[in-house]
Parts: sequence; structure tokens; C-alpha cells
Amino acid sequence: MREAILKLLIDNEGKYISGEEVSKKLSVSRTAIWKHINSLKEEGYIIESIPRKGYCLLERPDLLSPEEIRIGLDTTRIGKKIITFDSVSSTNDVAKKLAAEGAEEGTIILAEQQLVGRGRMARNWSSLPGLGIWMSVILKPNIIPPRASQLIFVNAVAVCRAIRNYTGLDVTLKWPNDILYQSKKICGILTELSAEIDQINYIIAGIGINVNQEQKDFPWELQDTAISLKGAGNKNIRRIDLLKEIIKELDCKYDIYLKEGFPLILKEWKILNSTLGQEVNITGRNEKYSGTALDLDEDGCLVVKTEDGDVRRVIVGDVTLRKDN
Ligand code: BTX
Repeated sequence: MREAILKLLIDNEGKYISGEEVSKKLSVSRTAIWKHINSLKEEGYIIESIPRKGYCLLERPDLLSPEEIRIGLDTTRIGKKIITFDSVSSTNDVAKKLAAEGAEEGTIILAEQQLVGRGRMARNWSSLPGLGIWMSVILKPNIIPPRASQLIFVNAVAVCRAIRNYTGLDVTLKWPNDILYQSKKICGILTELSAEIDQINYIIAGIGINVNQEQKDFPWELQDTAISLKGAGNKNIRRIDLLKEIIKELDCKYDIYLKEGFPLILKEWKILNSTLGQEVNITGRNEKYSGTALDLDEDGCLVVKTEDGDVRRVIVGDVTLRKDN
């Protein structure tokens, strides 16, 4: 009921709606409405109530509330279930546990803060409270395990598109899992897999987006390499609205991938990337080399022509663009 009242208030944001109208539309008593309005106020919604005029929603807090996220969200798979926390070690850890316990595909875990947010190879991911979107999505695609790495690109394309749609910023994809704005990292995606030889149990897509940090909020070692959407676009972002766009795009690209396979995703990745055609330094598990990034192949490997003229496929590793060094 609280969700239905909130929806009515949001649909009429800035206008008065009388208690009688709410009561009629939702078949709920005036006392119950009053209680729900008070609990919304306690959460930070600014609602004016004037006798005989009714209620008017003046301002919404930038909280990632599942109730508000669900309003108007019409997705097929992603975000049917949304679980939020104030603080967790890592949303990927929570998602893994829930996925192993049978959580349904598309479940989203969100946290205002991560105490041990992580990137690839157990690197640290700075996840300050209230300033970013720190989320994990549980996927259970019916594909063979060698195809799992394709999901890295499905999710990266979706998040990149959503950020572009919502902010208008010209963000780009860097192989394999970063989203950049003018060479600085605005988002990282950590994709983790649980599989048997012949089947995938689940994939966790962990997405970290810097949204409203000031540059001084980042740890000193990230000052030159990280940026937030606020820093890039010079204005505060309502996280919840961006998040809804992300969920919509994740749902849409995942659906395309399941129905049509990888080619359309690959094509869109190539449009959005800033890696191909660039001089790159590759840091693999046990080696480093330089070359030119030529292509992304159908397994998601980066095809690189090395300085010796060999053509190599990079399966895992880090890429730095030499123009940024
Ligand atoms: P990555 O290994 O490509 O990047 C990690 C590196 O990025 C760090 O070593 C550091 O240099 C830099 N870095 C750390 N924090 C930030 C930040 N906030 N902004 C920009 N650069 C940063 C990238 O891994 C994948 C990150 C995924 C994060 C999400 S958040 C939700 C989910 N839960 C979780 O623990 N991880 C994922």
C-alpha cells in the first residue's frame, strides 16, 4: 500500500492530492494514508499536508528505495526482485550467497556503502556511502560455460548506453570491463561465475558507478584516474533515476543476447569502445607487451597486433592506452 501511495504522490509531484481522492483510488482508510505518509516523511520524502487541500510531494530523497525503483519499471527479467542494504562487505558476495541459495534470475542487490568493494584480481573498489551505485545482478543464462565471458560485454554495453541516455555524457567502453569519461574511470564491472563443466550455475554482474563524488572524495591514489558523473557533467545526479535506466538497459540487452546471441552486442560494443585502433600496453598474468588493438572477437577476446608483428588474442589482462601514459 505504501508503494501505491508513493506512486500516486510521484505521479502528482508538486501538486496537491486530497486524502479523499487517495482513499477512493486505493480503497484505503484516511488513517492508514496518514500513517504511510508519516513513514515516507521519516525516510526523507518532503510532503506538505494542508487540511482540506491534501498532500503534495515537494522533494524526494536520493535513496535507492526498492519501492520507488519498482514504480513504472516494466522489465522482463531484471529487477523483479530488489534487495537493498545500508552497508555490506561487497554486493557481489551477498549476491553469490543468495544465488547459491536459489535466488531467482534478475535479482538485484544494492548497497549504499561497501566496506570491502572489490575489482578484478581482488583489487580494491572505493565505494563511499550514498555517492555511487554499488549493485550486483544475478544472471542464470542457459548457455555453455565457455560463452560466459560474453556477459561481460552484454552488461558493459547496457550500462554504457544507460549512462549516455540519462546524462548525455560521451562515456566509452574500455576492454574488458571499464567505462571511461575522457580516459578516467567512471564505472567498473566485475563479472563472477559459478559453473560446472557443462552448465552455468549463476553469473554475478557487479557494477560500480561513481555518481556524485567530488574529486576530493576519491582516495588520493585515484585522484588522477577516477571521476564521477557529477565531476564529468558538473551537476548532481538523481541516482535512482539513473539506476532505473540501467535496469531497463540491462534487461533489454540481456534479452537481445538470449534471443539473438552475441553478434548484435559485439556490434554495439565496437560502436561504444575507445580501445580499438589504439596503441596499447597489455599486462597479462605473467607478461607485458605492447601493440595495436585490432578487434574484439566473438569470444570477447581483444585481438592485438604486437610490436613484433604477431597477432595475439588477449583473454584476461589489463589494457592501458598508451596515449594516457
Ligand atoms: P578493476 O580491477 O578493473 O579495477 C580496480 C581498480 O580501479 C583499482 O585497483 C583502482 O585502481 C581503481 N579504482 C578503485 N575504486 C575506484 C573507483 N570508485 N573509481 C574508479 N577507479 C577505482 C573494476 O575492477 C570492477 C569494479 C566492480 C565494482 C562493483 S561495485 C558492486 C560490486 N561489488 C563489488 O565488490 N564489486 C562490484
